Amino acid sequence: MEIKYVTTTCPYCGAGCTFNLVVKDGKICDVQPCQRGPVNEGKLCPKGIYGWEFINSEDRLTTPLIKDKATGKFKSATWDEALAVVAENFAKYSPDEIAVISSARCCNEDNYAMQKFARIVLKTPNVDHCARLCHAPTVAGLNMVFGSGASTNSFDDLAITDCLFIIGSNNFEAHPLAARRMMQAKAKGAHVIVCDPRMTPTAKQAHLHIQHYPGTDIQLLNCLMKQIIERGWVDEEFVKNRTNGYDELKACVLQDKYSIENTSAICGVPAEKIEQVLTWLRECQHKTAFVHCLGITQHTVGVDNVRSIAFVQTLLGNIGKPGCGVNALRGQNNVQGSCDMGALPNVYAGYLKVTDPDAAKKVAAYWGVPEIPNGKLGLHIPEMLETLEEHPDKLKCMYLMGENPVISDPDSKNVEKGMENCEFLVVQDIFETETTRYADVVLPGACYAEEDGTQTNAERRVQRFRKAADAPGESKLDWEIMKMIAEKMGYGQYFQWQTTEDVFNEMRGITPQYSGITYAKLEGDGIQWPCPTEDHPGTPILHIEKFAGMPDGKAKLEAIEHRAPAEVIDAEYPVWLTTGATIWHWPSGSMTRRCEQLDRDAPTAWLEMNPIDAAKYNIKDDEKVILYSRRGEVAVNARITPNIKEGVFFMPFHFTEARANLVTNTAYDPVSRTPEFKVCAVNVKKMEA
Ligand SMILES: Nc1nc2c(c(=O)[nH]1)N[C@H]1C(S)=C(S)[C@@H](COP(=O)(O)OP(=O)(O)OC[C@H]3O[C@@H](n4cnc5c(=O)[nH]c(N)nc54)[C@H](O)[C@@H]3O)O[C@H]1N2
Ligand SMILES: Nc1nc2c(c(=O)[nH]1)N[C@H]1C(S)=C(S)[C@@H](COP(=O)(O)OP(=O)(O)OC[C@H]3O[C@@H](n4cnc5c(=O)[nH]c(N)nc54)[C@H](O)[C@@H]3O)O[C@H]1N2
Ligand code: SF4
Ligand SMILES: [Mo]
Repeated sequence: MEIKYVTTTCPYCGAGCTFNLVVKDGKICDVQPCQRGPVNEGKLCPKGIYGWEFINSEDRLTTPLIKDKATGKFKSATWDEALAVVAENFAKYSPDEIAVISSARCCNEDNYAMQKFARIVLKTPNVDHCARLCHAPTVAGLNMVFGSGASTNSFDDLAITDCLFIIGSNNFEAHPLAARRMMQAKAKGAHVIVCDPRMTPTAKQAHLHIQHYPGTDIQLLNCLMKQIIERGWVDEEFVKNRTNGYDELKACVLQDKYSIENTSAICGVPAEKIEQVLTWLRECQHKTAFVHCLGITQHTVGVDNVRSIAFVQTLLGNIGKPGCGVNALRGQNNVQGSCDMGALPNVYAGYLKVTDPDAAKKVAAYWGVPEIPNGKLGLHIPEMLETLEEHPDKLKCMYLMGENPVISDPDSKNVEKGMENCEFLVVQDIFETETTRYADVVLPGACYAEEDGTQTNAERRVQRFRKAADAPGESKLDWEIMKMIAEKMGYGQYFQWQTTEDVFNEMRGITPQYSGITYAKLEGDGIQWPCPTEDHPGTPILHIEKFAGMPDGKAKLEAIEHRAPAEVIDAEYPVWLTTGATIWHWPSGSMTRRCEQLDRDAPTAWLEMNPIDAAKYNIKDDEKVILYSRRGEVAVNARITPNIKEGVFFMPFHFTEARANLVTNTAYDPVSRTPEFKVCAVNVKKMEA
């Protein structure tokens, strides 16, 4: 019996923990801590400890599957057969009729390969991934203000700060090992503020919980800025030397409507609590870190929410300094990397803009092709789904890698209609999912434990995946599959990689942030980008001297007004619904629900409601109820808890048998096009006996 320990990084959240996979006779059988992990220092959360169990699941895809048109059933196929069907069909569609979704579950190399495949082989600008559903407002918002869409600081800064302002982030469940770093600051005396409509496990750790209504963050942040200005706390020198637009911002936030009294009424928060926040922001000026996540981004005002956070930190001069910054906890393991790789409809790798003709020429020349799609933005995920639903004559073919939209996109009934409408659908996954049901061809990918590669965590740290076991059956590395399709379609010369490292080396040649990173250099604690040259140590804190990504090196302040969500409560739908994650499961549940230990702790969905609301509807704890909205309804067990604000319900979205997304709203932010998962109007009724 041979036992091996293979050091790799976690495939779940953007914290990016390191651990050892224990391999016995070629099979993964456990996870053991790795003490030198720079983020987690040997500790792990339940997903890190138990989340490997899916790897050995009997349900893993082991061969390609082709749908038999006559019976509608899948049949196992050889790679030759599957590639022939895929290549023949892909070749039928014009670039506008085809779209791809890449995957934040997959390594940088797979994402680089996917956007290259889309742009060279399919010649389509329509490439996107799940950042759209998640932190696209962070990328767009921080890019507008600071000229870079990434988190400004590092987890190390969260451990040394004097004040943590956590807003719309339930990191005790969603990023537990980043939460641990924040608790190191708390232990040293830092103040902890949590702004969340729910009393989450994270809020329970706070010294101050601001329990505002969903969708009222700009009101709150503008109110803080009004007070910071009126009380003379603005870092005048920072604002004068390093920003534009201060007067415009000032005129906006000084309006009476952003007074503490009015904000207290709109947000549903006592004025004393707002005063307490202000006291701490002043006391800890130049040593306050803001941390945000989806409670901020998944709104029709998501981009403006993010910009407002950036503005508060800018006025206070809390940018470019240790223990400060705007810290976005990126969700999926590699969502930062998927963005960096250009798996987006508006940028190529390294954030070169598709609307910049010079950028398009540079990338085309690097790839050795005459031209790549440029000038116009590709379709974003919500537009892809809308087009499939409403104009199936315009979008006819999709290639999805590691994405399960039937569970994870809003208004799932319509998503299913869109998938049904799609003339030719290829899904590349590690399991059959709710989405593969609609596929014409399913391609079996390898999972993180079966591949070498790199991924990039929420603090821009590029780290390694290391292969620990062989992929099951005939399944292959995701980039290898794209290479095979490209070869079959006559584009093999552009995909001549032999190893994952070859893909990485090609990528870094066109991605300035990664140019100095090599696999050899990643052998230590990973490297935080930007890393421009091979002797550069990486960059833990951005914007120290200037905002290098802005045309004049200065941050851009603007006027932003508070606006209500797209759908507001009324007599028919009188309750706000907010949705999100639970510690035990991963978004669409395909992996964690196949881990016995995790599934045991959270076997199905629930609907959180306040005891006062429960009494109003005469609902008992654990009773099955019908939650409904203008989109649809879902049967779910009630969980009565004082942890949620009166008039607000919460439901996790991971569960296929009780899908929160049957009721959520498709309205999206006009800039980032991120759906408003965090607010919609609902009602509830008892189940008919
Ligand atoms: N265990 C586990 N971990 C995960 C995930 C998972 O599915 N399971 N998913 C990963 C992914 S992809 C992501 S993107 C992240 C998500 O990580 P988080 O964003 O931390 O998790 P969520 O539960 O989506 O939402 C965070 C909080 O926002 C609050 N909220 C709702 N509306 C508002 C609002 O209007 N304003 C404010 N300020 N707060 C509001 C919710 O009550 C919730 O507690 O987690 C990652 N980590
Ligand atoms: N109501 C509501 N809905 C939400 C959210 C919310 O807060 N509320 N959050 C949203 C957020 S933040 C996100 S990020 C999305 C996530 O939505 P998705 O990305 O759709 O969800 P996942 O379950 O993470 O994974 C997608 C698929 O990747 C597959 N996969 C895993 N590893 C690999 C691999 O190595 N190769 C391949 N080819 N496939 C692989 C999995 O089996 C799974 O089917 O959901 C969003 N949906
Ligand atoms: S905190 Fe995130 S990266 Fe760390 S073990 Fe848990 S899921 Fe994995
Ligand atoms: Mo996410």
